[in-house]
Amino acid sequence: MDPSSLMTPTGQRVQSLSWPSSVTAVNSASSAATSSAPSPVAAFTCPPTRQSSSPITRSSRSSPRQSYKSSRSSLTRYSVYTRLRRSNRAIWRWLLVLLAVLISAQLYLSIRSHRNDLLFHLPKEWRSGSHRLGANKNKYRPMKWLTENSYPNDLQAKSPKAALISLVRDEELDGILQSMRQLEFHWNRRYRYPWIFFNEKPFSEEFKAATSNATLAQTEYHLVPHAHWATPSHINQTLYHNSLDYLSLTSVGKGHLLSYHAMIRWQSGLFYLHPALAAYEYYWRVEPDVHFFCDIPYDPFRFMQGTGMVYGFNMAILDDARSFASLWSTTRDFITAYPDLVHPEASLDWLLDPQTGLTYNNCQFFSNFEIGSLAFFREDEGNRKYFDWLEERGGFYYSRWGDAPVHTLSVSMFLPPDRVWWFRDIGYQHDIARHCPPPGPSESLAAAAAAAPTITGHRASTTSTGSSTVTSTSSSSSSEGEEYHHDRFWLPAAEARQCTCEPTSLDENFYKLVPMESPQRKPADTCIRLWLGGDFLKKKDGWSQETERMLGGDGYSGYVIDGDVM
Ligand SMILES: Nc1nc2c(ncn2[C@@H]2O[C@H](COP(=O)(O)OP(=O)(O)O)[C@@H](O)[C@H]2O)c(=O)[nH]1
Ligand SMILES: [Mg+2]
Repeated sequence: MDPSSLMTPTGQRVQSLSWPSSVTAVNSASSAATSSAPSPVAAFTCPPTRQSSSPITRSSRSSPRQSYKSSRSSLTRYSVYTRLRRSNRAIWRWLLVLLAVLISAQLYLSIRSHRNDLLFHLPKEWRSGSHRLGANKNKYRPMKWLTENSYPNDLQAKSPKAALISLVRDEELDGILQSMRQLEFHWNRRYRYPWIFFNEKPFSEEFKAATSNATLAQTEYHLVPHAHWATPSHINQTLYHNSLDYLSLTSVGKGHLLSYHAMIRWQSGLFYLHPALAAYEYYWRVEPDVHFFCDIPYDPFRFMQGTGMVYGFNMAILDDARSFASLWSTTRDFITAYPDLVHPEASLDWLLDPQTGLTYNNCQFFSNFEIGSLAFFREDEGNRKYFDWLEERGGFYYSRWGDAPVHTLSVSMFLPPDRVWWFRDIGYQHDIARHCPPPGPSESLAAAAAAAPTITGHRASTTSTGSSTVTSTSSSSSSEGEEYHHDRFWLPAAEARQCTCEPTSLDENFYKLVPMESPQRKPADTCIRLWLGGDFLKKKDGWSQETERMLGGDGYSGYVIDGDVM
């Protein structure tokens, strides 16, 4: 597939990035200097002067000079005039030298500042769609894994050390019981992964009794260490309280709550350091009052391990930029300071908006649902240093840097995209954001899949089955290194996956948190499409965002795959 068709023209980005205005200014200044230089130079080395050095001219000039000797006044006039001309020449010469020095200095400085530019450090691939496509080759072949390890083959292998984890308050007991009941019913009653609860205050006996009764698995209750919850000493309390006032005035969600700031900091960079998780490899974050709608006929922890996945999400949404002001500029500074920590195959494409000179487009993985590798968060040097960098700058307090944008940026900087998985098949709801998977494959497709031992999702050249696109392949075509894309998968054992929700569209949750009417600039495509890339961004012939908006639409229809017809 031609990658250039998948993204905003690469040239534009590279052009705007490779040659910042300062450099262009220097170039034009330098070319202007060269083109305009001839005039002073010409004046300086004008023919009469040059001629004076030629022997013929010298001899021809000697006689008038001698004749002038007789006239003292004219000699004086002549020498003053000559001196003036000579000193003029010297001034011009010096001016030229000065100009050259200035241009060189400016060029040098601009190259230096250009070197500090974020994208100067990033591999070229970061600036084009080709990388995302190329990188989507997962040698573990997740589709094959799912086919072979879903119900009834889902319990065959040894489970990894993994846990369901929840930071929760005592008073949120009803909410966490609701989340537990649904996840237990649809999945964990068969797998029995432990539940580990965290709180900054001791849990009540009632909380412990009720939650341990809600599962057949083990439950654990832990205190968050004081140092991980208390406001760090380097935080300026006056600035912090001013920020709380500001966030309260602007009604940025829960930003005025002191506890919220402690919570986002812990969820961003401290939860994985809790000693209770030291022996665990994977976690699944669960919040109170969330909903799980579908049976999950396989073990997502084993899936993560078996396919080399490091981070799994369920929704990619746009969030209120006021809640994480300056997070992007701080992140940019981090990349500039530690370019080598960024994964060579990382892809920030989906988060950087070409319309705004590649600044953060405010898309993020909705982190109240997360299935992740603890080893990555604990041990990846980039992730650890990134959190320390953010912590030092105090934005968890002076702003409201949430764990969602922080994890999103971290995962996108320090992992290749094929280590991140969209759990599209898990029906889930958090507050007003709901994701419900579309129906499974048609019967014929399921039969084809049953006949062939592998079933693979491709972005291109696929069999389209209404709202889902699946290609069934013979086992021989599923060779090692076969191209795989995250886009979608429907399990052969679709009948094992029952959902108690109405399917939602691909773009359903894009602006649930940032209404279309808000003045915040919106990305060109919805967050999940930007993450998916490829054919998911293609528009129907003749479609245009302006026309759609003129007709009363939101400007996010008209997609070739899974998009509403305008
Ligand atoms: N123990 C404890 N948990 C909290 C506190 N604040 C938030 N949480 C938990 O942190 C998670 C996220 O908080 P929530 O209020 O849902 O934030 P939102 O999802 O951004 O609206 C939930 O699991 C909450 O139960 C707190 O002060 N103490
Ligand atoms: Mg929540």
